[in-house]
Order: sequence, then structure tokens, then C-alpha cells
Amino acid sequence: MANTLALVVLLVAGYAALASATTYTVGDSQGWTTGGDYNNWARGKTFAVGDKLVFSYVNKAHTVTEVNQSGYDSCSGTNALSDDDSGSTTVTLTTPGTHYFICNVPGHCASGMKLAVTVSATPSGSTPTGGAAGDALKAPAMGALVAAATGALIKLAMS
Ligand SMILES: [Cu+2]
Repeated sequence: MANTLALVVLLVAGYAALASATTYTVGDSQGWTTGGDYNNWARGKTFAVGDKLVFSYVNKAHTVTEVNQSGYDSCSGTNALSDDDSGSTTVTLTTPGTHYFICNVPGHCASGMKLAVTVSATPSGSTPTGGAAGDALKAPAMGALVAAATGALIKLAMS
């Protein structure tokens, strides 16, 4: 019985992973640094509430400063919503709308260290458009599989 329980746990965990939020590494292997084009990086990606952005950089060499649109447009961190220079900054996108990030080291934002992401209210995995379509199709199928497997196991346990 222990083995069958483990199988159910694995199936349920798999289902949860498919439906869970996405973690994006900003700039991919390049990370968060000067010379990047972060709006080019963001193009074509869909961001949803619950997704995470991971900024990777040399600590103190850059900052991840969340600002409003005017701070973004003027490269000013004066009215920052949050600020970190630890070298590894994870931001969870908790609200829909556009989120703005800049590097607050003088000159860096102006030379391209700025990122704007538009976050949709729909959690990724249930969005029927764009890159999430595959997940949207997979998730119900996985749910049916979990249900079928659970049913079969209950029959086994009762026989
Ligand atoms: Cu910087």
C-alpha cells in the first residue's frame, strides 16, 4: 500500500508542477548586466501573476530597482518600490499590469539595464493563448490521468 500511495503522490505532484508558475531568468545566460537588451528579451514571453523573475549579477555591481513608469522613463530610482543589490534578486510578480525594473547604478539604466514586463491576471498554465496553450491542454489531460490512476488504485485496495 505504501508504494501505491507514493505513486499517487508523484502523479499529483506532476500535475501541480504543470499548473504552477513560471520562473524566468532575466537575460537568460547573460544575466542582468550592461549591454543587455531586456525588452528584446521580454518580447514574445507571457508573464502572469505568480511568475517569478530571477535577476543574476555580481553583487553590488548592479541593482534591481522596481520603479513606476515615470522612474522607468527617466531612469530614476528616487521613488523606488523595491531595491536590491545582493547579486541574486528574485521578484514574484504578484499583481497584474506593467512592472518596471531598472539598474540604479548611474548610467546603467540609460545604457539598457531597464525592463518592463506586462503581467496578466491569469495564472500561467490556464491561459489559452501564446506559449501557455500547451500547458493548458496538458493540465486537464494530466488531471484525468490522476483521477483514473486514483480510481484504479482504490479498486485495487478494495479487492
Ligand atoms: Cu547596472
